[in-house]
Amino acid sequence: MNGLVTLSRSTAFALLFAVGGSMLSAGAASAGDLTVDNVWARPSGVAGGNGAGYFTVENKGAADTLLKVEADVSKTAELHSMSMEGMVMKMRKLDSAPVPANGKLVFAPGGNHLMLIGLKAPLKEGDTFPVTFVFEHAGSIKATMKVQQPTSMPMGGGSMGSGSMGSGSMGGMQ
Ligand SMILES: [Cu+2]
Repeated sequence: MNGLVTLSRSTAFALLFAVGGSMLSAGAASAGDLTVDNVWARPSGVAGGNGAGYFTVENKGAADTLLKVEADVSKTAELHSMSMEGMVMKMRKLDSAPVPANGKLVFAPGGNHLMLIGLKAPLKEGDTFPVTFVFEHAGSIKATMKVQQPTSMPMGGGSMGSGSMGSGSMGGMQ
């Protein structure tokens, strides 16, 4: 008897999951061999301040280059890299970002990000706004950036080194 109940519950869960999954992927946008997905920004409380956006570009074809991402929510938007030099976090403007052939370009917390400079209004959780990705070969892809909290764990992070692992406690003096 218990077995039956469990079975029907897990079926219901599977259905919910399927629906949720298809809603998530509705945010994806593509052109040619490129698909832009997982497009989101951190909430940011202050107009005039800066925000950070993230995304994944999946490529099923030849190599391309991301030239820029346009967003109206801020005065300008720049592609930035981030790295730790000792205890200091350094950001650098990137003129472009390569999209490898049959590979992925990942902008994620702790690494590359889209810097939204001079926000016209605060970015509130749940808000969405349009962004345009401009690629050297594929041209422009319009997508929707969603403001949300970062997921707590960098699950299954693809190719991004392991910046956030094992650096939890910064308290230890040396
Ligand atoms: Cu930055």
